[in-house]
Amino acid sequence: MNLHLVTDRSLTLGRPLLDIIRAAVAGGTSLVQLREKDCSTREFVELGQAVASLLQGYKIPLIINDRVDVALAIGAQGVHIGQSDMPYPQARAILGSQAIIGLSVETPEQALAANLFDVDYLGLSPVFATTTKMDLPPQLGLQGVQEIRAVSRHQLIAIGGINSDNAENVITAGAHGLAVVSAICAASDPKNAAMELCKKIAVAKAKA
Ligand code: TZP
Ligand code: MG
Repeated sequence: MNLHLVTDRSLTLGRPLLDIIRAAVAGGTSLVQLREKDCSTREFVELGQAVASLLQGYKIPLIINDRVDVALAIGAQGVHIGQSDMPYPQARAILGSQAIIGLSVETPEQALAANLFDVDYLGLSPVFATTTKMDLPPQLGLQGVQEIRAVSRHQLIAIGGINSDNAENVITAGAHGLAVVSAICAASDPKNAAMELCKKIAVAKAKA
């Protein structure tokens, strides 16, 4: 199932991040992106090491938001980069052909430009309104997802305001998978939340 958990320790309601990740994986999460903005490089590396050793046991890939150096330092499987992070060609050159590299796109034009790159997936950002990330560009909406699907050759992972109520519509609009922060991190039952999202993805794909 194509469900990414993007982490945010500030949203876990005081619960340890490793517990949330364990529950999310038990619920069907297929990839974890470590995205922690409020920590020092040392803290990020130490947290990354702990998450990496947890996920190794489950054979679930770990990718690191923004930081190619941190990904290398902890032996993560890859990175997720945005439009103002390290450019894709340099990230690929540093990490190698086996690494997972995801790239955020915010418009159909950016998605078209990304056809030149062998990224592993595009993050479509943001699909809906969210309070998890500040200073976001305008929402793509379902129409934006459709427009990007029409021009992109890549796997498309939708992010921003996604929950079990709108998940099916996002897949039906053309996303191959979903990435969520609060729908799992802040859920009262993160395992169940991941299971519900996986179910919705499966139902939408079965109808396609
Ligand atoms: N990138 C685009 S929107 C977003 C990120 C990291 C936050 C998504 O958070 P949520 O809680 O799933 O809406
Ligand atoms: Mg970034």
